Amino acid sequence: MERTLVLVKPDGVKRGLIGEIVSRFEKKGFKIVNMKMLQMTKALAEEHYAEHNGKPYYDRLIEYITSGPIVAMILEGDDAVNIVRMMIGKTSPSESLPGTIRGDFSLNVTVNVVHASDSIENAKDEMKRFFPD
Ligand code: 3AN
Repeated sequence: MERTLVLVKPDGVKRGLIGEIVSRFEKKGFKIVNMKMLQMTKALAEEHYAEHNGKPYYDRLIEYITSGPIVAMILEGDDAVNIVRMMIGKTSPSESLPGTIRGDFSLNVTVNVVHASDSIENAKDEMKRFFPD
């Protein structure tokens, strides 16, 4: 069994997509082992997106992710990191296929509904970041 972190980003929450997104993961067979709504502080956002610091889109990314409440959840299941990444779709709107969450619900590379950990190592760090207990 493997665990990974998913965030429903501010646009996903504002558009009323929490249920839709949770439902897709539940139907796939993942167990939701923890979930909460929170507002990301600037400090938490800068930690989460540290590797993007200096990129031309960085300021926009921090402003966006702190613009409203998000929902963080830990999903558990076989090969969770890879399968959840497949289900959310690619970062680029022109590559996120229909049937994926981003492919079905987003046209924008920054405002893109969801985040999911992209490796087992990052999943461990991100789960600690959002669920320190
Ligand atoms: P993913 O969210 O698919 O793991 P990352 O980790 O490369 O993608 O990027 C994190 C976030 O940074 C993306 N979700 C997106 O909001 C933003 N981002 C990444 N690349 C770009 C880009 N070229 N232009 C604008 N925003 C970007």
